[in-house]
Amino acid sequence: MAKVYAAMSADIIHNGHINIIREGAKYGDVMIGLLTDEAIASYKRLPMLSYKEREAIFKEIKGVSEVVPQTTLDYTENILKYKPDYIIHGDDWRNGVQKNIRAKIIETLASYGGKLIEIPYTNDVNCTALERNTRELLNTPDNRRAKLRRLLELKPYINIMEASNGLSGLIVENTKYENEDQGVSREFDGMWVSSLCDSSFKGKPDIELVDLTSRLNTIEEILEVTTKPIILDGDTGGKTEHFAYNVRTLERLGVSAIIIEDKTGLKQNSLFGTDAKQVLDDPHEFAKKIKAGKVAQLTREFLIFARIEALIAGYGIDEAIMRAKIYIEEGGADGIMIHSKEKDGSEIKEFLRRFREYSRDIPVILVPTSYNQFTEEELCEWGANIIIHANHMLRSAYPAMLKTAQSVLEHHRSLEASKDYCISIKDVLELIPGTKQ
Ligand code: SPV
Ligand code: MG
Repeated sequence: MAKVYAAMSADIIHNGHINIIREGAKYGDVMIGLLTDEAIASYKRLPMLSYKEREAIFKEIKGVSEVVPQTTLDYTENILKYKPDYIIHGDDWRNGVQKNIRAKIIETLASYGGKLIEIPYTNDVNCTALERNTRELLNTPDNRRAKLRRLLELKPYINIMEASNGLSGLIVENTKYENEDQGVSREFDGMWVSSLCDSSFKGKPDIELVDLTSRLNTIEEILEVTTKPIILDGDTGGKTEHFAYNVRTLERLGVSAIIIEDKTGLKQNSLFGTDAKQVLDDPHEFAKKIKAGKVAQLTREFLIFARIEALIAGYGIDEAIMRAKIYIEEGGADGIMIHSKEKDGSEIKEFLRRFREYSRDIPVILVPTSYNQFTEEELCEWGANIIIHANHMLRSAYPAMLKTAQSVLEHHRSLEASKDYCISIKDVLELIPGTKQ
């Protein structure tokens, strides 16, 4: 029998997939190259079902003779390994981000006389809507909370964007960047609920004035309309006894992680650096707070990160490394965040070099607000695992709103502002699914 190869990721199997299998079976034995979780996470959100679960389903489908893992979006390795006589695919990939992958497949097949079969794409299923609905149904707190740990296992680094309300949450949830020529498709992995932005949107200073009840309202608002993992900026974590209690509240909601910082007294935003009074907590006391959270947590997946403010407060790298070790060894922190407001990134790079001599795999988070000339890939090479773009939704929304307000005052009407700075009412009405019932 001839060998027919079809690559699929398929969280949800619909008649488009069955059609490919049925058509493929006319040519020979159908082998499914099932994309691994890692391969899927490299270009879009996590699959809802794990590789093992998807494999079990595919193995039971009539017409499938074998299921093998495909570990990258690129088919080359599997083509050369299995030398299929045919590869079968829907004809929808001739344009768009997969066109380069297709071209490479044709070339590789030609090297040994294999053939590409393309069948008309099945248009009768709205895969995007089907996937979105299912994702929402499976979005339980347990499922959601676990996503950050899953991502840490699957990706070289995770990119996180600030979200401070339902609308910016939706932007982080749904925004895609696609580049057809480079064959690139990218999404954010999750959301950061920043104390600076949550406070600023409420018109309040970032000094732990916005209390947890209010922060939880923001989180709930975002949780309700999104499915990606949330990392909470927990400020100093408050009193140790309160922190232990609050960890369980966050777990129950489905938040994936909290970061607390080793400052005490009235918290000042880190980006003031030494222009504000930044008082560091005693490291052993802070480790006790982390420990209390770790002991209190009920689920395996919840993560507690210790944020080191030694560089912000001007104490240098030795102090920062010393603190990192205490928070991990005494506090049991799942990872650390190292913050800096230096523009050249050199102290962060040096910290990571030294920290990576101490531990190769404990996750490190960076917030490159002041050293944003470095790409995520460069920061990952330095040793970072999570990169947080901490305040850019707020910072881009504010000037747009300000310009609009000034324009209406200047012109005594909204015509100019509407034209220059606003999306149309039609677009607003279509922004949120379900606005028209
Ligand atoms: C925040 O976003 O609130 C942070 C990061 O804590 S920073 O503003 O840089 O301190
Ligand atoms: Mg903060």
